[in-house]
Order: sequence, then C-alpha cells, then structure tokens
Amino acid sequence: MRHLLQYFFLLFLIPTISFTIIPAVHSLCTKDQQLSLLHLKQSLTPYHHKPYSPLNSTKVMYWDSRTDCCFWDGVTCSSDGHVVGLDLSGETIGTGIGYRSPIPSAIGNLTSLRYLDLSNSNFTGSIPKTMGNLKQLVYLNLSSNMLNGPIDSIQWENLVNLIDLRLYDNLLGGSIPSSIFALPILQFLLFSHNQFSGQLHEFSDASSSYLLSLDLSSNNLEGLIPTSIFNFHALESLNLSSNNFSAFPFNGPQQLKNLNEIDLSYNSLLIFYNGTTSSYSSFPNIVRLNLTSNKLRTIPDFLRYQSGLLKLDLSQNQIQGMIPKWIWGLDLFSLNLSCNSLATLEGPVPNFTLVEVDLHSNQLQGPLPTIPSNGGYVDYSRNHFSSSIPFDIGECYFLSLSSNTLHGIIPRSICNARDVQVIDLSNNSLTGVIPKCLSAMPYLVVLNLRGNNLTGRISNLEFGEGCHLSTLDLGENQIKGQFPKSLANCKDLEFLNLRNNQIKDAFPCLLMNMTSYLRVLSLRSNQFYGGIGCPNTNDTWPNLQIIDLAHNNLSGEIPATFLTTWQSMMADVHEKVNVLEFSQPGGGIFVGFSFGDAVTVISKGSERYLVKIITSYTLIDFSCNKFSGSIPKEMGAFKSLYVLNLSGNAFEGEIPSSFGNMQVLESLDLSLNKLSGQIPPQLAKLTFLSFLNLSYNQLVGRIPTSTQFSTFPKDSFTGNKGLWGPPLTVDNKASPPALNGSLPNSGHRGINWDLISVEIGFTVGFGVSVGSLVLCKRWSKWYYRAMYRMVLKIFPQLEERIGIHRRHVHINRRWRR
Ligand SMILES: *[C@@H]1O[C@H](CO)[C@@H](O)[C@H](O)[C@H]1NC(C)=O
Ligand SMILES: *[C@@H]1O[C@H](CO)[C@@H](O)[C@H](O)[C@H]1NC(C)=O
Ligand SMILES: *[C@@H]1O[C@H](CO)[C@@H](O)[C@H](O)[C@H]1NC(C)=O
Ligand SMILES: *[C@@H]1O[C@H](CO)[C@@H](O)[C@H](O)[C@H]1NC(C)=O
Ligand SMILES: *[C@@H]1O[C@H](CO)[C@@H](O)[C@H](O)[C@H]1NC(C)=O
Ligand SMILES: *[C@@H]1O[C@H](CO)[C@@H](O)[C@H](O)[C@H]1NC(C)=O
Ligand SMILES: *[C@@H]1O[C@H](CO)[C@@H](O)[C@H](O)[C@H]1NC(C)=O
Ligand SMILES: *[C@@H]1O[C@H](CO)[C@@H](O)[C@H](O)[C@H]1NC(C)=O
Ligand SMILES: *[C@@H]1O[C@H](CO)[C@@H](O)[C@H](O)[C@H]1NC(C)=O
Ligand SMILES: *[C@@H]1O[C@H](CO)[C@@H](O)[C@H](O)[C@H]1NC(C)=O
Ligand SMILES: *[C@@H]1O[C@H](CO)[C@@H](O)[C@H](O)[C@H]1NC(C)=O
Ligand SMILES: CC(=O)N[C@H]1CO[C@H](CO)[C@@H](O)[C@@H]1O
Repeated sequence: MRHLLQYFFLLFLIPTISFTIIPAVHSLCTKDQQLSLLHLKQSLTPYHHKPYSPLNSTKVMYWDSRTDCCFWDGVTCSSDGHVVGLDLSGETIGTGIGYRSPIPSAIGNLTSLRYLDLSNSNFTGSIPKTMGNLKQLVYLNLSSNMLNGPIDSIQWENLVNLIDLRLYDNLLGGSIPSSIFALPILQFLLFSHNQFSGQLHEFSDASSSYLLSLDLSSNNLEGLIPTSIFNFHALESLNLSSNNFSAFPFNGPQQLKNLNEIDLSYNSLLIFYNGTTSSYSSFPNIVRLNLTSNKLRTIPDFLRYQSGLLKLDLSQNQIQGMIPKWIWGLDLFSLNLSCNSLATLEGPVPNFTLVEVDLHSNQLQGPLPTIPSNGGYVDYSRNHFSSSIPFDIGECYFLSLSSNTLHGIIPRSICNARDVQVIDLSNNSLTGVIPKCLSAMPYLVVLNLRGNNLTGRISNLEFGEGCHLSTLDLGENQIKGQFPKSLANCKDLEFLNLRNNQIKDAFPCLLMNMTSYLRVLSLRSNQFYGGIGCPNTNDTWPNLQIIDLAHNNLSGEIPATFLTTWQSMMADVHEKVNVLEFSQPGGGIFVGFSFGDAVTVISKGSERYLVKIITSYTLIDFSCNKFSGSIPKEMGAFKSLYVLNLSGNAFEGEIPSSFGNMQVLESLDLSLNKLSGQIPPQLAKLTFLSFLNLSYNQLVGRIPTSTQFSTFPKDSFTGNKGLWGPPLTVDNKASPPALNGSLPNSGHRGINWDLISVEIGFTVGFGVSVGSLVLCKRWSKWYYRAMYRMVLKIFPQLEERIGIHRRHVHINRRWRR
C-alpha cells in the first residue's frame, strides 16, 4: 500500500488525463501522430478486407482522417498534441474472416505513448519488437489475446517507466527475460495463463524493485524457485500456482514485510529448501498459504512460527504420519489437510477456533476430533474414525462425517446447529432412530444418512412448511413405516433416495403434486404397493433423469400420462448440449467444478469408470414388480434414455416398435415378462445398445439381423417359444426351428442389477460416486450444492464434451479468472 501511495501520482493521474482532460483545445494532434494512427488503422485493415463492422469495432472504424486524432475514440493526447494513451481493448480488431491480425509494428511510432491497452482484442502473432521503442510506457496491457512466441527479442530494459505489465491469458512462450524483473519501478507483473517455460534465474536487481504483485501462475515453469525471490522487498502477493516448480527457498534476507499471500498450489514441490531450525521464525509472516496439490511428505515445520496465518491449505499432498498438536494453536481461520495419508492426531485435539476444517480422505483413526463450537465448515469424512458422535456439536453450516466407522445413535443435539445446510453421516454404523428434529431444520438443504443401521418409522418425520431440502437420502437402512406425507412441504426436492428399507405404503403420488425439480427418485427394494397412476395430479416431472422403483409390489398398468411429462428423458441429446454450453445456471459456482478437472481424470486412465457414470445417467428401472398390461409406446420418446429395465413383471403384448427411437439406449432388459409377437426390426437401429435381454417371454419369429444384434449372446433370447435365427440357432435360413424355449430354471443367469447399479454409481448415490472423482481434485466445498444442481444436467453430455475437448479447455481458461 505504501508503495501504491508513493506512486499515486503516476497511477491515477494518467488515466485521469486520458479520459477527462484531453481534447479541450481544438486541433491539437500533430501531423506525424495522426499519420501514425492512420497507418495503424490501415495495417489493421488489409486492402482485401471489408472495413470493420460496427459489431467488431466501436472505435477504430470511426477514426476519420478529416478530424483531429485527439478526438478519436480510444486516443488520448497530451497538451502538445502527442498521443499518450491508446485504449483499444475489446475491439476484437484482430479478428477477420480467415484472418487474424498481429499487433502492427507501426505501434512503435507512437513513441509518446504512456498508456497502451490492446487487451481482449484477438490479436495473434508475436509482440512486435518495436514495442521496445515505447520508452514512455507506464501501462502496458496485452492480456487476453492470442499472442504467441517468445518475448525475449523485445528490449524490455528500455521501458524504464513501466509500472504495470499485463500479458496474462495469451499463448506466449519461451523463458521470461530477466530484464523484465529488473525494471526499476515495475509494480504489477501479471503473466499467468501462458506457456512460459524453463527455470527462473536469480533475480539480480530485485532489491531495487518495487514489485507488489507477481503472478506467473498457469505456465510451464519448473525447477527451484530462486532464493532471490525474497529480494522483492515490496512484494504483497506471489502467485506461482499451476507450474512445475520443485522447491521453494527458505531463508533469504527476509525483508518481505508486506507479503500476505503465497500461492504455490498445483506444482511439484517436494521441499522448502535451505531451511534450518534457527531460520524458521524468519520466514515472512504471511496470511494465506496455498500448497494444495504438491508432493510434500510432511507438514513443513516452520509453519509453527506463522502466527499471522489465517488460511492454510495443504490438501492433496503425500503427507503421512501425525497431525502435530501445534497446528491447532495457530489461530487459523481455515485449515485444509484433506487428501493426504495422515494417520494419527498428536494428543487429544484441544478446543480450537477454526471456522473451516477439512480433514477428509486421510487414514485418521480413533475418536472423532472436536467439532469446533463456532465451526462453519467441518469435513471429517473418509477416514477411520471410530467413536460415537459427540453430544456437544456446535454451530456449523456444513457437517460431513461420512464414510467412517462411527457407531451409536445420532444425538438430538445435532439439531443445535440451527443454521446447518448440509449434514452427511452416510456410510457409518449408526443405529437408533432419526431424530425428529432433523426434519424441522429450517436451512437444511442436504440430509444424507444413507448406509447406516438406522431404524424406526420414517412416518414420524415432520418436514415443516419452510422445508428447503433438495437432497434427502435415507437409503440402505432399516427404516419402516409409511411414506412421510409432510415431504409434500419440500418443494425444492431434487434427489430422493429411500432404497433398501422396509417402507410400506402406496405409491407416493404426492411427489407428483409438489416437486417439478425432482431429478432422482429411488424407492427400490421397499414394500410399496398398488398402482402408480396418480389421479388428481399434474404429473409433472420435467427434470426427471433417474427413476428406480424396482423390487417392490407395485402393480397395474403404467399409465402413458405418467410418462409424457418427463421432458428431460425426451430431450434431444444435442439440444441439451446447447442448453448446457450457453446457459449455465449459477455460473460462478461452476468455476469450482471445471470440466477441466473431469477431463483430467479421464486422461489419467479412469475412462471406464467415468464414462460409465456419464453414459448411464438416465435410467428407468421398474423391474421385479407386478406391473401388467402393455408397455406404453410413449416410452419410445425417451431419446436420451440410457437404461431401461422392465424385467420381472407381467407385461404382455408386443414390444413397441417406437423403441427404435431411443437413440442412445445402452441397456434394455424386458426379460421375464409375457411379451409376445416379433422383435420389432426397429430395435436393430439402436446402435449404442450393449446389453439386451429379451429372455423368458413369448416372442416369436426371426431375431432381427444387424451387426448389433449379432454381438449379443444366446442368453439374451433364450426362453422364448418361437424365436429363431442367430445367435440363438444356426442360421440355415430354411425354416424356424422347433420350440427352444422353456421356463426359467436354475440354470437361468439373472442379471445382477445391483451390480449394474453400482456401476452407474447409483447404489452409492450419484453424489458420492461423482464426488469421489472430484473430491480430491480442486474443491469439495461446493460439492453438495453445486453438484446436485448441476452435475446431473451436465453429465450425460460430458462425453460429447470430451470429443470437443480443446474448445472447452479454452472456455475454461477464460472462466478461471
Ligand atoms: C511507422 O513505422 C514503420 C516501421 O515500423 C515505418 O515503416 C513507417 O514509415 C512509420 N510510419 C510513420 C507514419 O511514421
Ligand atoms: C477471436 O478469434 C476466434 C477465431 O478467429 C473467434 O472464434 C472468436 O470469436 C474471436 N473472439 C472475439 C471476442 O471476437
Ligand atoms: C489493462 O491494464 C490496465 C493497467 O493495469 C488497466 O487499467 C486496464 O483496465 C486493463 N484493461 C482491461 C481490459 O482489463
Ligand atoms: C493464482 O493463480 C491461479 C491460476 O491462475 C488462480 O486460480 C488463483 O486464484 C490465484 N491465487 C490467488 C491467491 O489469487
Ligand atoms: C515436472 O518436473 C519433473 C522434474 O522435476 C519432471 O520429471 C516432470 O516430467 C515435470 N512434469 C511436467 C508436467 O512437466
Ligand atoms: C542453499 O543450499 C545450497 C546447497 O543445498 C547451497 O549451495 C546454497 O548456497 C544455499 N543457498 C543459500 C542462499 O543459502
Ligand atoms: C489458494 O488459496 C487461496 C486462498 O487462500 C485462494 O484464493 C486461491 O484461489 C487458491 N489457489 C487456487 C489455485 O485454487
Ligand atoms: C472445551 O470446551 C468444552 C465445552 O465448551 C469444555 O467443557 C472443555 O473443558 C473445553 N476443553 C478445553 C481443553 O478447553
Ligand atoms: C447392521 O446391523 C446388523 C446386525 O444388527 C449387522 O449385521 C450389520 O453389519 C450392520 N450394518 C452396518 C452397516 O453397520
Ligand atoms: C394434489 O393436489 C390436488 C390439488 O391441490 C389435490 O386435490 C390432490 O389430492 C393432490 N394429490 C395428492 C396425491 O396429494
Ligand atoms: C396444475 O397446474 C395448474 C397450472 O398449470 C395449476 O394451476 C394447478 O394448481 C396445478 N395443480 C396441481 C394439483 O398441482
Ligand atoms: C473483420 C471482422 O472481424 N468481421 C466480423 C465482424 O463481426 C461480424 C459479425 O459478428 C462477423 O461476421 C465478421 O466476420
């Protein structure tokens, strides 16, 4: 700040001149300056090119040789008629049809320029050497173009007046010339998101530098960070994130009194080098230190002297062993040690003041550490903690204890956290009943108690009028009772999983009345009975993507009206892609879960897993019930459905030929019904179909011939009376064979739908399976709120995105700022 003030004059006066004082006097522009600008304009418009359209240019296209150049938009003159400022940012003048312009070297003729902003204008090519002529330059902003090539042929050392140099978000490469770091008054050096490579050399003249902010993030720099980085005595923020640096220096002259923030995340840091115990206390006293995603094996010991530290992120390293006791005494605001291999806590954890503490995905054992009394965000999930949940739970808005081996009951005191938005206690061994007060928490958005041993009656839960739940997951417990009617108050519900319980009730038609947001509904493996036709409802589930009613006692016909509003399953896959690309809701949050991450996961070899989740993301499973009547032909409209399972019911009649329209169907199981007639030849059009089971019906006729059908095993067709042709029978083309069908017997190989469900990530809930892919990636905090809202929308198309990978990486790049 001190230095900012010191340069107040330069910093603020010049823009003032540029935009207010300028053309007070008529006809100021000197002839040579006017010519230089016209020359510039001309070099931006090659003769074979039409002039700029108003959409591309709001400034240059109106430059008119008959008027004074000091009146031209984007141009600023000094009182003696020299052009001192040129602001063409956002003009996108660099773009043409099949043509992109470099920055004209004529720019070097405007030698009085002090302010030059050509940012965000789609310039390509390398930065012209003549830039080195602009000795008066104070600001230079060439950010967000497509400039490439090395920058070391420019005589940077000439630009002795430069205060602010922004080259970020280009494609510039090569090494960063040392001469830039030696510029005497330079304060801002922002070079992120380029392709600079190589090692940084010692900063020889750093001690006379006024550098405040150094951002070299997202490049390809590597090696040791030189000790002389500590010579930039005015430095306030240092961002070296997303490179391949291997070590950060420890000691130095230690003059960095203003340094607040060091971001070293996403590098390959193994050590802080040249540290000795005696020098620990002389490391600059910083406020925020980000070391996420490096290769550290221990918690750096010098941190214990960092009394001013508020935010410390050591997640995604390879830290083993013990969490030292001193870390709780640091008075941090936020501590992230997630995704390491930490095994123990040194001594009992004292009452600490942390507001955000994230220990997830380690191997920590023993009793749960304290849940801080004023905790905001507490994540102890994915460890081996093995106690009961403490009774003195404080206030927090996010509490995850999932995937440990916690036992005992859920204490009622959990409801003391009045403001809590997310509670995740899933995958533990909790017993007892769900405290009724949980259903009355006013701000609760996510309640996940899946995979415990909870008992009691769900009907006891009373969801209040102001219910905000978007996710309720009580699956895989031993809950009894009737479907809670009060759930009708939860109008925002998107995800409801009650699978594998003992709930006994008629189909909950109230879900149809209330929740047009519903995306996922699983009532699988309970005792729901009766028909699923719901009179007196509007039948509106436009967003539904997964409905799993399998293994119940549901009966009757599937009314066509039940299906006709499931627009999400009917959407053209391409339509959906467009929606996603151009109208993301809550764009801000999206940045946290960037597609870049997902794509990275893929490139690191988890293809199968991820793709499986993605491509199976819309699902209808009505298997193992007592549904009867014919299969509604309306199902054929589900153009984006991936999995359809109607097996083990009493469906009769023919397979609707409209099924041929389910373009992306991957898995179709109609086995163990009473279907008759021929297999519609239209099914041969289902080119993505990789699993088909029509066995044990009463189908007749020749199996359609197609390359797709020939890949299915015999088992797909057995148990049908009159079915013939390959793969069932040798194709002698002469006559249908004798009956080959028989009733199901012990030899029948049923499909293990549980397994398949696991594979599509539903048994474990899409949150977790998707989560585990990204959990140890960039973020986890937005996991619930962002994920649940968006991932379901995104994932079916992600595969397509991967196809056009490059474009998205690009979009991503721009989002990240
Ligand atoms: C501008 O500079 C170019 C070379 O960069 C030179 O050829 C040209 O004559 C100069 N034009 C004016 C108007 O000074
Ligand atoms: C920049 O150029 C690219 C390629 O010519 C074009 O697709 C893009 O729309 C341009 N950007 C702007 C902001 O004009
Ligand atoms: C370019 O950088 C200058 C100097 O820092 C700044 O004033 C200007 O706002 C920047 N332009 C854009 C479009 O960000
Ligand atoms: C450092 O740069 C990265 C990537 O450019 C950015 O995501 C991050 O927010 C920056 N860190 C700080 C502390 O500004
Ligand atoms: C990072 O540097 C290490 C050596 O320090 C090298 O083995 C590795 O390949 C580099 N990684 C990338 C992505 O450049
Ligand atoms: C850092 O340590 C290396 C050897 O490990 C040594 O050569 C170098 O001089 C040390 N630098 C400083 C500044 O202490
Ligand atoms: C590192 O952490 C800081 C907060 O301490 C944050 O501002 C920054 O964005 C993080 N960097 C990255 C690359 O996420
Ligand atoms: C921690 O806080 C609890 C209740 O707030 C208190 O009973 C206990 O004595 C405290 N422990 C320590 C070590 O201060
Ligand atoms: C639930 O309890 C039963 C016996 O009561 C036990 O066999 C089972 O392992 C428990 N399940 C979990 C997830 O703790
Ligand atoms: C749905 O709402 C309508 C009108 O409010 C009501 O008549 C009907 O009983 C409701 N149906 C169910 C199943 O709750
Ligand atoms: C059905 O929709 C209409 C308007 O679309 C609405 O007025 C009515 O309340 C809805 N009925 C139910 C039961 O939700
Ligand atoms: C020269 C140039 O960039 N022309 C583009 C101006 O914008 C219109 C419409 O956006 C494009 O069609 C031109 O190609």
